[in-house]
Parts: sequence; C-alpha cells; structure tokens
Amino acid sequence: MQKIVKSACPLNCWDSCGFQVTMENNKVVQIDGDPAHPITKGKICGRGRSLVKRIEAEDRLLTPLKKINGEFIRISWDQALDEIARKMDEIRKEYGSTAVLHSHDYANSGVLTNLDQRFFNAYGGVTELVGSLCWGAGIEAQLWDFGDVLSHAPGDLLNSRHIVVWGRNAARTNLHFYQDLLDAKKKGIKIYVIDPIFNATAKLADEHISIKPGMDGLLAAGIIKEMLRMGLEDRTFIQEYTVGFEDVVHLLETITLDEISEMTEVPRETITMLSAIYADRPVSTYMGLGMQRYRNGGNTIRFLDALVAVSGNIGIPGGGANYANLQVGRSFQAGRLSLSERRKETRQFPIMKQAEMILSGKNPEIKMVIVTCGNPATQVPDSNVVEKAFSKVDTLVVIDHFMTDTALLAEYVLPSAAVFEEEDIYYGSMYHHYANYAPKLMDPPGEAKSDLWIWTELAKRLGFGEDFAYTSEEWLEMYLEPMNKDGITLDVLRKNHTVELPVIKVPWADRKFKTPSGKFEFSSLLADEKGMDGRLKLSLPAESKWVNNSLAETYPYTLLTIHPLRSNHSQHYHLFEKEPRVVIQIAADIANSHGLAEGDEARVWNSRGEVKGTISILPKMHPGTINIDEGIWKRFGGPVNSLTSSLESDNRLGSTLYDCLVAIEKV
Ligand SMILES: Nc1nc2c(c(=O)[nH]1)N[C@H]1C(S)=C(S)[C@@H](COP(=O)(O)OP(=O)(O)OC[C@H]3O[C@@H](n4cnc5c(=O)[nH]c(N)nc54)[C@H](O)[C@@H]3O)O[C@H]1N2
Ligand SMILES: Nc1nc2c(c(=O)[nH]1)N[C@H]1C(S)=C(S)[C@@H](COP(=O)(O)OP(=O)(O)OC[C@H]3O[C@@H](n4cnc5c(=O)[nH]c(N)nc54)[C@H](O)[C@@H]3O)O[C@H]1N2
Ligand code: SF4
Ligand SMILES: [Mo]
Repeated sequence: MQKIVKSACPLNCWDSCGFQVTMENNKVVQIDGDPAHPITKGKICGRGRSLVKRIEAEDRLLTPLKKINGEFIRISWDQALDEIARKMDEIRKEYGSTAVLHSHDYANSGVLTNLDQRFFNAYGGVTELVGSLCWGAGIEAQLWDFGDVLSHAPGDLLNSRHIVVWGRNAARTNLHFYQDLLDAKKKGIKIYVIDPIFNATAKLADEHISIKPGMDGLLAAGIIKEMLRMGLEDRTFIQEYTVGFEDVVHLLETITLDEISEMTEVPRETITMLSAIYADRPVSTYMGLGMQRYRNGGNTIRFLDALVAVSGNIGIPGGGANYANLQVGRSFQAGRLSLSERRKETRQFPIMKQAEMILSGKNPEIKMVIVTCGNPATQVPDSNVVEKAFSKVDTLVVIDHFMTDTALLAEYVLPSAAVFEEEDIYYGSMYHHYANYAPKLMDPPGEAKSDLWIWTELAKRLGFGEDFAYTSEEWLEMYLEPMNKDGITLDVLRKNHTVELPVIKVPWADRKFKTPSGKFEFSSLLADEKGMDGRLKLSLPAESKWVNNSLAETYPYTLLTIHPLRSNHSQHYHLFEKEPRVVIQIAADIANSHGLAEGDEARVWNSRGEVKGTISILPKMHPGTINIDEGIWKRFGGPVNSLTSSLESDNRLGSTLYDCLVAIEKV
C-alpha cells in the first residue's frame, strides 16, 4: 500500500524545500517536491531526491563502534555512553570542562538536532568554535554596515530593473532563486552575472562579467568611482542616511580606474557600463558566499554594500544588498532552550583554525573532541593538519550516518538517525522565510538513534538528566511558544506543514539602521569598538602577486573549490552509481602553457598538500583559474582541502578557502 506524506529537506542549502514523500510498507520509496509549498513549489534537486538512497544505503552506520587496536568493534549503546560519560566526567574534574571541544557545522538545520548546545552548556561549557567556514566574513561585514543581515523576500526581484548576481552559483546551489531569475528574464528584466566561472547561471544572464578571483571589492570601488565621476550617486541617501562617505571618497582618490581595471581584469568599459546600470534603479544585488572566502572577504562584501548604498538601492522594492537573512527564525525561542546561563567556563577557537588549536591549545589541552553534523577531516581547510590533530586527541567521538573521513579517525563512532526517522522543524536563514515540518515516518535502521536521544542519555549519566526530560513534542512546543500569539503552534505546523515566519520583506525601507550611529556606516563604529579599522580598504587576497609575489611565482594559479552539483558537500558522493573522481577544471591559458588536454591526468599542489585528478578545460573560465569541486572523501582522491589555507578573513570570522595559490603539472 502506498501513501503520500509531506516532509522537508534537512540539508544545509539555500532553498529549504518542502517534500512530498511516497511510502510503501513503512519505507520511503520516493521523494518529490511538495507542490503546495509557497516558495519551492514542487521542485527539488537531486540531492534532495537521493535522500532515499542515503537513508537506505548499505554503508549506513547501524551500531555504536569503538576502535580497539586500530579496528572498529561493535559495542552496545550502554557501553559507548557509559564510557564517554565517564571520560567527560573525569576530564571535567581533572582539567575543566573546556578540555572538551565541540566541533560541529550546519549539516542538519533541524531544531531538535541542534539541541547539542544545551547539552554542552549544562555540562558546564566546553571549547566552542566561532566564525564560519561558510558565510562568516560576509555576515560580520553586513553587521558592520547595516547592523543586521537582511534580504528581500523571494519574488521581490521581479520589481527590479536590473539584477546583479554577484558570485552566487544559483543554477547549482539555489534552485528556486534560479527559477525566479528565469521569471525575471521572461519579464525582460536584465540580468548580469559577475563570476570567474562561466557557470550555468551565467548562461542565463544578459551579460557575464568575468573577474579575477578575490577582486570584487576593487570592482565595486571602480563602479562607485565611475558613478561619482558621472554624478550618478544618490546624494540624498548618502547625505541623510549614511556616515563615513568622505572616507570612501578619499580612498578612491588613491587609485585610478585603469589600475582597477588592470587588477580586476575587468575592462574599463564594463566598469562604466555597470555604473550606469547601478544608477538605473531599482537594481537588486544577490551576492553569493564563494566570493567572501578570501582574506579580504569582509571588505569585499562591505564594498558591495557601499555600492548598493551609493547608488540608492537600499530600502526600495526591487533593490537590496541581498546576502543572507538572519531575521528568519529569530522569533523562535532558541536562546532560552540553549541554557547558556549554565555555562561556567568557556573558550573559543576559530572554526578554520580548530586543528592548529587542538595541537597547540594549553590550559587546558584538548582531551576530547565531539563531532556533530560535520565532517571536518574533509571540509575544514588545511586537511593534512586536521587529520594530524584529530588523530592526536585522546578521545574523538563522531556522531554521523556514515563512516566519513572524520569518523575513520575516531575512537567512538555513534550512528545517528536521519530525516524521516525523527520529527523535526527545518528552516534556513539564507533565502526564504518559511519553516517546514517533517514528521517521523519510520524507525531509524539498526540501532541508530537521534542526536537528541544521545544527548539525553549522556545527560542522564552526567547528572543533569532532568534538563533533557522532555518529549520531542514538548521541545518543539517550547521552541514555538513565542510565536503562538501569531497563531503559529505545533498543531498548526503539523497540519499545514509549512508556515510563513514574520519577517520584513523590504528591509531598511524606514532607513533606520541598527548600527551604533543609526545610519548606514561606510566607516564602521562597531569595527572600531572591536579594535579593528572600520574604514573600507582597497584590500587584496593574501595569496596574490600583490601581497606575496614570491609565493605567486612558485604557485601561479588561483584554486577555487566550489560546491558540487550532485552532492551537498561531502554527503552524496559515496552514493553515486559510478565511483566519484576528482575533476580538475582549468582555464584555457593554463591548458596551453602546460600542454594539458581534456582527460589528461594531472597533479595540483602547493606547500600544504597535493591532489591528483582528471583535466577538464573550461574555455570561458577566467585566465589563471582552476576549480576542483569540494567534498570528495579521501578514499576517492580528496579532500581538496589538503591544499587550502586555514587563515582567517580580515574581520576574523570567515574562512579563506578560495584564497589559495597552486601549481599544476601533467602526471
Ligand atoms: N549543489 C549544491 N548546492 C549547495 C551546496 C552544495 O554543497 N551543493 N551547499 C550549500 C551551502 S552550505 C552554501 S554555503 C551555498 C553556497 O552557494 P554559492 O555561494 O552559490 O556557492 P559557492 O560554491 O560557495 O560559491 C560559488 C560561486 O562563487 C564564485 N566565486 C568564487 N570566487 C569568486 C570571486 O572572487 N568573485 C566572484 N564574483 N565569484 C566568485 C564561483 O565561481 C561560484 O560560481 O550553497 C548551498 N547549496
Ligand atoms: N574547500 C572548500 N571547503 C569547504 C567549502 C568550500 O566551498 N570549499 N564550503 C564550506 C561550507 S560553505 C560549509 S557549510 C562546510 C560544510 O561542512 P560540513 O557540514 O562538515 O560538510 P558536510 O559534508 O555537509 O558534512 C556533514 C556531516 O554531517 C553528517 N550529518 C548529516 N545530518 C546529520 C545529523 O542529523 N546528525 C549528525 N550527527 N550528523 C549529520 C553527514 O553525514 C556528514 O558526514 O564546508 C566548508 N568547506
Ligand atoms: S538540497 Fe536544497 S534544493 Fe535540494 S531538495 Fe534540499 S533544500 Fe531543496
Ligand atoms: Mo555553507
């Protein structure tokens, strides 16, 4: 007997899709889009569809495992939990609770899955990761400029005259935004894509502007400079609603347009064209996250914000500096549930430098690492150091669905339940503002248990079981409580499956910014408060000929490691029909200088590591640029992060994953 039920995608993605799931004999047999979902409208991607394969996979972890003499042995949950809890208790007594590191990422956006914070706070506080590999530099940048990170609601781009997609690979990573772009195109709205790669999104654009990686801030500076020369700026907005504009003007006097054109490798005429476009309001700017994963990433997003401000495109329908949307989910009760007041000690490591800090951290040394919702051995930069650090810690506990690169290094591997195997609420703060409900449809396979069950059992053993003595229904009701007044309750969510969350749809229409000055800040006071220079700069990537010429002579090419089409990071590759392999995409000039042809085997390396793979030539890729999609496990030839750097972005909270020089040769 078949039955169709509604659910939601749990993956870390812009789109947060609604699902329609076909069940047969209590098993999920097919996943489609929910046509009734107001934003995702029945369309989903292959990563969502293949969750069927993921949950049913033969290599799914089914029992707790312990590594003894280098071999994983099946153990009981009681043994695993007793031993881990005993070690946690001993560590807390002997070294303090911050000798435990909680290493995590965003792999599952479920509300219940993310109660781990509560567990670690109730334990007394551990060493936590700060910043983000994903979007950290840009989030901090917009906090400096606007005081918050807000995007226009989906669909508002149909009010634009021009849409600039700046470094967002929408056709691959943000399917429903791409659908909106198709609609906009039909309406005759002009679309521009600024990206070093001529990707599927660029194919749809009226114009593709190819740029040297890491140089977008400088391009925005050039556009502003041209606008000022031609008198195209929005004087009223600048005068009434901003501070620090004179700093920008002075800065722009220190560089010529020809220099900007030469360094960005964008023709002068294109910069002039873009300045005319930005003056023809409303213009919406949709930024991606790739372009801020550079040393100068914060400044890059700030310069794009500045361009949107100078051109008067803030606070108007069809405008906006759209990056992420942190207002989504703010009305939930996440704070109180995390029990932060129970934290007695705390210490923070930058997420990109977690490995170095594990190796060098003292007072206390890291004795135990617990990994949830992440695969750091593949996803964190400079992965040779990550492997060394994670192999060195006394006790590594990994909670996951599969034997990932990170799990292989662990002493304890705990099998976790997946979507459909537990009830949860999913939403994202990247794109749309609807929360989706996913019911429990079946039991987890083998002995797998939900993350929340694992925290609950550990809490009991560590003496704070009462903090976890709630049913999933009670947790979700607590989470939703502040929204009950707006008619959003668990019952409503269970019935409707999707609810619209309260958000502002055209941010900053009142021109009241949340910065210290209440204005848009070209020069940031918040930065000054944090001891950093809050003025905009003409800053450049760390691994570039301007900043480190000798490095650029040895390693002449920029390596991008963008998100894969068919996998969410490292999560789907092992499910492919054919074994995944590393593909090295290169620009035509690199192929010519090294005599590389399509299908050749090549080696890409720098001082941190090397990766081998098969050459694919992208004729329209920006000269001097190489791309290897991220996420491939070590056993399939990855991870490409053996090449990337763990340096932090200018504002300390972002990664510099794409700020990476390499050399290449045929093997
Ligand atoms: N298929 C798929 N979709 C995903 C994911 C996935 O793994 N797979 N991951 C999800 C997650 S977690 C995230 S964070 C988002 C990310 O979504 P995106 O921001 O769209 O994707 P990224 O791969 O981070 O960034 C890639 C784009 O940035 C461009 N880029 C790189 N450097 C520069 C630069 O210096 N300047 C400019 N202008 N462009 C540059 C790349 O060429 C590429 O087109 O995607 C989400 N969606
Ligand atoms: N070189 C390079 N590196 C990158 C990036 C890049 O563009 N280039 N992108 C960066 C970005 S944007 C991001 S967001 C990060 C992502 O980094 P990660 O989140 O570490 O990447 P994933 O591959 O999604 O790994 C998530 C792991 O969590 C597991 N998991 C999934 N659901 C659950 C659950 O409910 N519970 C538990 N316990 N585990 C679960 C999955 O099986 C998987 O092994 O990678 C970053 N790393
Ligand atoms: S991965 Fe993203 S686009 Fe694909 S189904 Fe899930 S939420 Fe939708
Ligand atoms: Mo991400």
